Amino acid sequence: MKIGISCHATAGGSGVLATELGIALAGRGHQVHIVSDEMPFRLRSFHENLYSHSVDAMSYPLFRTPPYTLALANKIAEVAIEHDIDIFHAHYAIPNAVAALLARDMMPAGKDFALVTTLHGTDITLVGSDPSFYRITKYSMQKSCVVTAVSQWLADETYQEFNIDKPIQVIHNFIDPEQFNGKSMRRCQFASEGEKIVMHISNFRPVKRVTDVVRAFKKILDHVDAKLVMVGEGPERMASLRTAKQLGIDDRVRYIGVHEDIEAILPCADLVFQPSEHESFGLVALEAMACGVPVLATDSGGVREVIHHGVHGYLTEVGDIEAMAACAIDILTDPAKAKAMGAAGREFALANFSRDTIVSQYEMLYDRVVEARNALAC
Ligand code: GMT
Repeated sequence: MKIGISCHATAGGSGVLATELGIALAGRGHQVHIVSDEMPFRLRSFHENLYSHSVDAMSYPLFRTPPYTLALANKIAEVAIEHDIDIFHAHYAIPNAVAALLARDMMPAGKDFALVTTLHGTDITLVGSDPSFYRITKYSMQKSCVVTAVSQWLADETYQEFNIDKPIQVIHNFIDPEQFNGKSMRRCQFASEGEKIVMHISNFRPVKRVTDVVRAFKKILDHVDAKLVMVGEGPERMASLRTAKQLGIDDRVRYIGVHEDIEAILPCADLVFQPSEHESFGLVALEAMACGVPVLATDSGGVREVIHHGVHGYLTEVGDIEAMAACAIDILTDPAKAKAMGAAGREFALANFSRDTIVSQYEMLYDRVVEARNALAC
């Protein structure tokens, strides 16, 4: 099959998932074309059957900002015509699904493609539900052949918020068990002998609540000799740094920036700590589990479909710093429990969210869409 994929190239779960899906589909013999603003994060090397197309939006003094969505639609149409795309898979409704719809309308007769849209989370919960994007987000879902969501929670939120009658198929995030195998190639230089490592990985946006990480870590330090390793970059980085300085623990916190080879860094952690306001799925938590690392996260959103409280780690209320610190201390001071939780997490991740299982679900969906195109009226 010839499959187009559009996604956000910046470090973030939707772009990672879309890129890994593209790589996996190409590995199965499909011809895959990724269209994005630049080469996506995690598309690190050459892959047979996989092509990357970047969108250039011309700037012109009349525009306050170059109209990226139009340039994206133009590029999708260009790629679809040139390569005879059967299925176009838009990851994140805004602007990817909208641009793909526009491109589909531009296709010459007999050349148009079927559009699959995957909702990842904030495209519904924050961006799509904002009045400035509400109607166009709803329109993009209604006009797609099929809509998928990365958790049942996100599908339910979407039904509730947008009142759409289209069925939303749940297809969870996935990991490659070979890649996330818990074996670090890199020496874990983040802490001295005897110190525990607490790790947070995100794009440091407000929804990730990175200052909660630092505030809880301060309490953890009262009981455990540890270092906090912050992986990623984003708007809240300075706020978390300021909090660490104010609490007098900045010498215990290391910011190591954005890294593509997260599978080599994760196994260094004794605990991965993700106290988000909500996560529609929590790809980082899944990656940590696959590496055998216990996870501390918040009891909100689709994370409940990934982490079982007390089994693979702990889930606490959003913002409950005391509870977070207590759970972290419980894991960090009980190596046998930490080991058991890590092992249970890897087993659960492999049994439910392995690449081969989930990619097959997408493949079956594409087959169904291509076959039932007329019935789906899309
Ligand atoms: O984090 C976001 O705001 C958007 C998105 C992204 O591009 O990083 O992340 C979402 O998609 C991931 C992949 O499906 C999910 O694992 C994340 O839980 C989800 N983030 C949120 O819901 C906050």
